[in-house]
Amino acid sequence: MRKLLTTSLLCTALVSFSAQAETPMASANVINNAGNSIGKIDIQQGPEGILMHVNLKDLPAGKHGFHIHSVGDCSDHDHFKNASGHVRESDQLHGLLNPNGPELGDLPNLIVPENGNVEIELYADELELVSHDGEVEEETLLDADGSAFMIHADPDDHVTQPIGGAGARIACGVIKKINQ
Ligand SMILES: [Cu+2]
Repeated sequence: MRKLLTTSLLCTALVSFSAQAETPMASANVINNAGNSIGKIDIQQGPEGILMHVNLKDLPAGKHGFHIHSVGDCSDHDHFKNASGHVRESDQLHGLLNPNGPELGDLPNLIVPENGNVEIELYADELELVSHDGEVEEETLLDADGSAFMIHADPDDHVTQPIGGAGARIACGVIKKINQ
C-alpha cells in the first residue's frame, strides 16, 4: 500500500511538472501617465495562442483602444512613446476590421464602466510569448526588445491607420516572463 501511494504521488508530481513546463507565463504591471500602478495583466500561453487576464482599476470610463506594442519599455510614462508601434508582421495593416489587417498586436477595445475597474479574460490565437520550437522570433512577445500592453485615450475604430484613431497613450505595462 505504501508503495502504491508513493507511485501515485510521483505520477502527480510528474504530470503537474510537465503541464507547467508547457505553459509559459508572463505578467505586466500596468502604469498610468503619473507612473502609478493601476493593476496587472497576466498571460498564459496555450497550444494555439495566449490567454490574457486583465485586472485594472482607476481607468477613465468609456471605450479605449487596447493593443500590444512592440517594445517592452514604459519608462517614459508621460507619453509612453518608447513602446513604439504595434506588434506586427511587415505586410499587416492595423485593424481587426481592416481587409488588410489585423496586426498581431491588435486587440478589441477595453470598455471601462463608471467605477473605472475592468476585469476580463481575452484570447489571441496568433500571439506567442515564446515560439513553440524555442527560437526567439520577431513576433513573439518575449523577444529581445520585449513588448508592452498599451491603453489609449479614445476608442479604436479597428480600420483607420495606424492606430484606429485611438489617440494618446494613457496606460502601459511591460510584459515580463514569470520564472517557473
Ligand atoms: Cu496602441
